[in-house]
Amino acid sequence: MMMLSRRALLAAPALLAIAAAPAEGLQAHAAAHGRFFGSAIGDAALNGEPRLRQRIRDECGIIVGESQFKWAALQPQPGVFDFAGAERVMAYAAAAGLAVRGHTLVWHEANPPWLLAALTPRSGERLLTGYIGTVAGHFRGRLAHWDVVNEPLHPEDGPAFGLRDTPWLRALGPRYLDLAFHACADADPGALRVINEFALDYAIDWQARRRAALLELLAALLARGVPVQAVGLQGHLDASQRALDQTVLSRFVADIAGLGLKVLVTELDVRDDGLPADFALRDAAVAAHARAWLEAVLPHPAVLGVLTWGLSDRRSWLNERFPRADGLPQRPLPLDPALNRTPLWAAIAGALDGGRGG
Ligand code: 9MR
Repeated sequence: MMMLSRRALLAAPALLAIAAAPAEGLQAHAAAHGRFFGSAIGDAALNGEPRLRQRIRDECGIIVGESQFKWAALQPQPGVFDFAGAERVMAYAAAAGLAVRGHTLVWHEANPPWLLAALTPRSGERLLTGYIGTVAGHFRGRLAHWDVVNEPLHPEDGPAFGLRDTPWLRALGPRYLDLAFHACADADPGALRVINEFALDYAIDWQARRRAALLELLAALLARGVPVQAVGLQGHLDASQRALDQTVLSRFVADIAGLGLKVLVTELDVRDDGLPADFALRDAAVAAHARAWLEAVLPHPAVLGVLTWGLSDRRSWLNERFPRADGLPQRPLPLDPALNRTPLWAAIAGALDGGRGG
């Protein structure tokens, strides 16, 4: 490659224009360490908001549909599959050169009412494996990952391994996880098979129980040959939470990696509903919190990449689920509502720069 001196660069207007192009996106920061960065894309961004779609291209290497790949979207009626919404995600990704994650095959939410009515111990296996065969088969070879099972834990419910008391557990027992992972491996062997979970982040008792339950569940699944390959740490953080213990978090990621599994950060965002209104103060606290969390997680070579749950503060599920008392929108994501980079963007870029990809 021809090298240009600084003087030659300054003398060359065309090259100067290239040098003045906007700083590289988060995907470039991640890719420098063999990792990916991405975000969830909702229907509003897909069907309108061309500027946001452009910013997603600028920042991301991978996207995930916020709702378009859930059971309620894909099989609204028995025997009726509707891939239109998911295929819009695929078409946008193909045009933008982005990879896609599938989210999610088995969950206790976003299910069509007919499914819950039809699900019994007799019908369960056929419904589950039939659905996964059709859906994972439809996208075979086109998705980087599948969140095969989403949010299976809730130790407070009591059963073995801290499993959540869901319609799937009631119908099939813990083997619903086995069936789901095997069906996905059969239908789309190339997609990384992920178990995706939340509330694993802080040094507080109920989250410590969830971390222990997940490790116990993973060990049991692997011992009986279930083809799980990775853990998705959702990373829904709370800037007001004081109990962020980097040692605890780092050991947890090391324990997952020690089982031979990969780790992904799948849904990073930071609640600020416990903070005062002031934008600068909130942005600084959100950024510092995420940076501390990422700096505990990212040094592990098992970590493949990071996705945020949305890219811009224009829309976040947090405003519906945890509205601020003052009515102001939250600022949980790397771009503000005007699509400018926030301090959280810089925190993610900085943490990715320090990372060591596997
Ligand atoms: O952000 C998503 C929201 O728009 C949907 O209404 C909801 C139900 O489908 O799911 C939200 O996304 C969730 C994700 O699928 C799993 N982890 C928690 C996310 C926030 O609730």
